Amino acid sequence: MAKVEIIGVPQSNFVWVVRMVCEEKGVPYDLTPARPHSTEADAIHPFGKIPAMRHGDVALCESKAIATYIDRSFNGPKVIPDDPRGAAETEKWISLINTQIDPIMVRQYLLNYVFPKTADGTPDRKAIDAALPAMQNQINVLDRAVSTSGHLAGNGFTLADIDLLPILYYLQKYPEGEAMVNGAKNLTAYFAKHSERPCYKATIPPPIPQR
Ligand SMILES: N[C@@H](CCC(=O)N[C@@H](CS)C(=O)NCC(=O)O)C(=O)O
Repeated sequence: MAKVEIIGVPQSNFVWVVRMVCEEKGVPYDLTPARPHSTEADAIHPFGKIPAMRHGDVALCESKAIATYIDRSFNGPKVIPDDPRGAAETEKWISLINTQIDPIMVRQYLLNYVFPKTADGTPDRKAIDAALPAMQNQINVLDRAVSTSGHLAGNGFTLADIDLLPILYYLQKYPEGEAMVNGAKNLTAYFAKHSERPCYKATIPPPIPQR
């Protein structure tokens, strides 16, 4: 069987997600470190985003689609449960992370530290500060969500948890994010536990190169 190729720089939270899925399931893969809007990304993603994936004659983009394909194509623990309720709970959190949490925590908060659009290249305080109330609200929501089972969906480790871990990792690199995670005791315990998982440890990305 052809080997999976994951296309995208390892620092991207969404590239990290699909790599964790491969590791969790024991699927061998090659990483082609391509940036957004590179030839490799543009060839597969209609808007040039990463990750993309090739496997034999299958070319895919979007982390949820790639993760689903890998989950269904290979043996190993299911990251999207088979039962309808478990699958729907997982889907719910993936959707919440991708449509609500990533836009605030990654695009608005983190990226204004990492790749600020300010004239002097310093972090964009206005944009960062504007993200904080929504971010605190989302941290509170997540803290409550993991308080019962220590997972986002049901009682097991799923793609929903895989989606969240890279975001929690990066949040703790910056002062407000670190304070918010530290102030959420269930989320802190959740991160401490799941960041010990081999699939997470094997995929921690190198530092983000400056543009
Ligand atoms: N919905 C996509 C989002 C992918 C995404 O936003 N990737 C970022 C890197 S983390 C990217 O390529 N950004 C470039 C851009 O938005 O133009 C997925 O789940 O894969």
